[in-house]
Amino acid sequence: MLYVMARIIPSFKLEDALEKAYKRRRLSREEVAFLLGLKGEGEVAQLFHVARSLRQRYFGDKIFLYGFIYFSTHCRNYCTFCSYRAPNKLCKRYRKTDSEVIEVARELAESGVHLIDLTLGEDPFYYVRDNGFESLVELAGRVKVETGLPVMISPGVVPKQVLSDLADVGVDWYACYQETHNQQLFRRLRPEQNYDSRLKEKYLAKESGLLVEEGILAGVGESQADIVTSMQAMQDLGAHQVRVMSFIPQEGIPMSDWPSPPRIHEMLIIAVLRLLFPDRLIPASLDIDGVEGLQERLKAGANVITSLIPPDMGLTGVAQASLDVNDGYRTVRGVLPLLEELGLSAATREDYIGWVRNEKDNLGKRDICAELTE
Ligand code: SAM
Ligand code: MD0
Ligand code: SF4
Repeated sequence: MLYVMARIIPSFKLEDALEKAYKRRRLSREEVAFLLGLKGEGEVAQLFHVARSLRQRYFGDKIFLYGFIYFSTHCRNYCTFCSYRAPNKLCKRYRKTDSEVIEVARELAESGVHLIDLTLGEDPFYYVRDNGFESLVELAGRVKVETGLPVMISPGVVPKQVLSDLADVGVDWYACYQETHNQQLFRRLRPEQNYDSRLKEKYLAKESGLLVEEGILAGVGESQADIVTSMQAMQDLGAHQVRVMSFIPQEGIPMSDWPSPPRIHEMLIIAVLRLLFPDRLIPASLDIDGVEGLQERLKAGANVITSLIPPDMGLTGVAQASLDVNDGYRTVRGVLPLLEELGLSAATREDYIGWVRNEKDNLGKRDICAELTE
């Protein structure tokens, strides 16, 4: 395949970078930036092709499916890009009860998802009382027992002890996105939050025995060099799942007039992430363009469908609160035909549980091979 590629790709640089990635050799910062800047249709297609070949090598045609429960949309923070920032009166605020969360988690598990992602704002409910996080830890543990599935938690920055308590009750994953690793831009996106604490939290989560997900927010004023720096930071962290989301403007926020970026940027980032993290998990989130945007993300090399939300339960997404939710498209049944059309299929529960178990066994031991150079 590479011989054929060498003959049809005009640019020596592209051929060289793709071949290096395919052989899991290091790409330089310059090469990564070059790939992120590809514009020609043919060149982009070649990049996506190699990204898919790498996904095939490590995951075959199997795609993982994540159920999403955004169970409290209350938040103490002021993120300028997020609908759920504390002062916004135009978003849907709710806090689901434990029994509602368990009911939704069971329903998601029955529908065939491989993981339950419990997500919330930095809800003052947990921060203002002593031992406030006890009930959160207990709920996460119950979701694990009731569903028998791996559990991810996305609570924002929580005390260190809470991370190890979550690991103790069987939570598998901690997700927390830095959005950018440019500290100046971080301060604009997450005012009054501490860059170092948010980053350190992910290292602490790993030390506590949790797998971690790191993420980039695209189209918020970052440069291409910032994206490369984020990829480097993801490698330094040894993230198990790496994501990018395109910014979606929201009503009532400081960035409400900021445009959503052209999707090609997100697709290029997904593909380059696959080159740099060939055996890691990379989401195709339904929370950006709904089911309509699923196939292009899978074609760029993603291998997890995230933000599957059961209809008619009063639950929302984050970037797209309601898109495709109540008409039932953001469900396992809704996405399976789209997978099939691409020659892909849903992994089994055992496949996913095996992957998670193996990574947890390897926590702390793992070497990332295809690192960027300085
Ligand atoms: N409150 C927790 C936190 O901030 O870590 C958990 C919520 S987290 C899953 C919300 C993530 O969704 C953000 O980190 C950001 O990457 C993404 N997001 C939020 N608002 C968005 C928007 N308007 N457009 C695109 N992505 C957005
Ligand atoms: C998603 N709406 O996967 C979810 C969310 C939180 N861990 C994930 C951003 O798109
Ligand atoms: Fe709160 Fe998270 Fe939204 Fe920031 S991104 S306002 S922390 S819910």
